[in-house]
Amino acid sequence: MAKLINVEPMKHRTRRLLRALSGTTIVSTALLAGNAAFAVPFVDPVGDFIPSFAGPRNADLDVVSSEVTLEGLQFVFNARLAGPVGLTTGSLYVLGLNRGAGTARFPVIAPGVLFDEVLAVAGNGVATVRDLIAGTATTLPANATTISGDILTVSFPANLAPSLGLAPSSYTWNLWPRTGAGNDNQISDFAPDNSNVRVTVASVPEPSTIALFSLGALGFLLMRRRSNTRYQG
Ligand SMILES: [Ca+2]
Ligand SMILES: [Ca+2]
Repeated sequence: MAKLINVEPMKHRTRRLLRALSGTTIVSTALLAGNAAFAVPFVDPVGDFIPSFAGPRNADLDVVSSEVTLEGLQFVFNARLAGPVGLTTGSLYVLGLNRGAGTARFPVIAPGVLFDEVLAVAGNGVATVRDLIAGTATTLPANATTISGDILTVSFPANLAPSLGLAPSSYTWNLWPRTGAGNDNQISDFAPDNSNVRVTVASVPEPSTIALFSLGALGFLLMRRRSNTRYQG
């Protein structure tokens, strides 16, 4: 008889535990998701050549999307253009980085674009990192660049972009194609048009998060086992 009396409270308790575990799972999943790399590139309009651009409105000079990801000890820069990379003679794809000392170097056409370093990639893939504060230039090895049709990818070591106040995970960037160096009217597009985008940080789930999830699951299993033992007794 006593067993029958205890059945309903035990069911309620089990339901509560299931609800609690479900909550733990949701929280853990959210934490795991928060630590995962979400590759959400910045999307730029097609055909939005800036008014001051004096060159040909070629598709490879029009940014469609772009992203900069901090992957461990390196930055990975990805861009999609509206046409094959390097189609235009003299094309350059310039990624501006703000490491904390960024200033407006295009005060007329894009005062909201701040940078203190650039990665300049020629249409043939040759990539150079220029630290505008230190006054250094580093040409990356050929295998740092991959060009595949409309897509340009360049990886470079994070130590080529030392902090000037911001944590590397908080650096911001802007991308602008141009038809040569020397004059602002050679710039065809900004992505985004008058501001910067923060880098994406790629990382694996932190051990503490995995431990939290494991402890929650283990706790539930132990409590269920204890409850079963009581019920059988
Ligand atoms: Ca564009
Ligand atoms: Ca744009």
